[in-house]
Amino acid sequence: APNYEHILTESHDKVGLITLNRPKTFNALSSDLFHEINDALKKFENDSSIGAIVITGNERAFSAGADIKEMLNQTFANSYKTNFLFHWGEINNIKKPVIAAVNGFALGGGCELAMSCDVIYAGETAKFGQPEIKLGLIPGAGGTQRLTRVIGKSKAMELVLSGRTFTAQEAEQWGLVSKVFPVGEVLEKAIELGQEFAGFSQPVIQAAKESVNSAYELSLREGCHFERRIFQALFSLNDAKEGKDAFANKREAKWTHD
Ligand code: CO8
Repeated sequence: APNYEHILTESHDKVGLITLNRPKTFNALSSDLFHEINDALKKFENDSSIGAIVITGNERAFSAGADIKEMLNQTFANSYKTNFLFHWGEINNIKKPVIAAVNGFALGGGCELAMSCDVIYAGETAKFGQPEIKLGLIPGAGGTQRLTRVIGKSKAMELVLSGRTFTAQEAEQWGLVSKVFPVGEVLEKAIELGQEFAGFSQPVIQAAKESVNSAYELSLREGCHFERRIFQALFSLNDAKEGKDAFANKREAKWTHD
C-alpha cells in the first residue's frame, strides 16, 4: 500500500476505502492531505479490480474543512496566482462512484467534500454546515452551488449566511443525504452500497453516473438527449448483450466490463 501520512487506504472486495486520518485537527483538509486524497482516488480509479470508492473519517469528524491555520497568511495575490485549492476539484473528474460515509462534523470544506461525492450516508449524530462566514470567508469548494441545487435557495441562504450547522436528519429530509444509520453502521453500509455498485458492469456504472451528473449541468431537453445517446451507445458493449441475454435465459449475468 502507498505510504500516506494523512490518510489510510485499503480495499474491501472491489471497494476502495479512503479514511481521512488527521484526528488531532478533526481531519482538517491541509493541502498535503488533499493531495493524498487525489492520489488515492486516482490509484483506485486506475485499478480495474475496484468498482467504487468510499471516503470516510472517524466518529468525531468526517472533516472540519480547510486547514484554517494553513490559510492564516494567505493573500489574494498569492492565492490568485497559484489558483489556491484548485486541486480540490479533481474529485469531480473521478468516473467511478464515490460514496461519503459521514460521522461527526462535516464542516466547510468537509461538507463540500461530502457533497462532491455521488452518495452521502450519514451517522445519526453527524453535523453538517458551511461556517465560513464566521471566518470572514465564504465556501470555496462548491458549497454555495451544490447546497443550493440540492436544498433550494431559501435554506441554502439561511445556512450559508448564518454559518449554522444542520443535522443528519435534516440533511436526509432535504435530500442532501440519502440515508441515516446508527454511528457504528455507516461505514459498513457505505461499503455494502459500493459493493452493490461494483457488482455491475464498470462502463455501464460509469455511464449511469455521467448521465445523472449531467442533470446538474444541462437543460432537461439537453440532458434527456445526452442520456438517450449514451443509452443507444451502450448497445455496443458486450456487457449490455450479456445482461439482456442473461435475463432472457433466466441466468445470472457475468460482466466482463467491456
Ligand atoms: N483547520 C485547522 N485546525 C482545525 C480545524 C480546521 N478547519 N478544525 C479544528 N481544528 C483544530 C483546532 O484548531 C484545535 O487544534 P489545537 O488542539 O491545536 O488547538 C483542534 O483541531 C481541536 O479543535 P477545537 O478545540 O476547536 O475542538 P472543539 O471540539 O471545541 O470544536 C469544531 C470542534 C466544531 C470542529 C471546531 O474545531 C470548529 O469549528 N472548526 C472549524 C470549522 C470551520 O470553520 N471549517 C471551515 C473551514 S474554511 C473552509 O473549509 C473553506 C473551504 C474552502 C475551499 C476552497 C477550495 C477552492
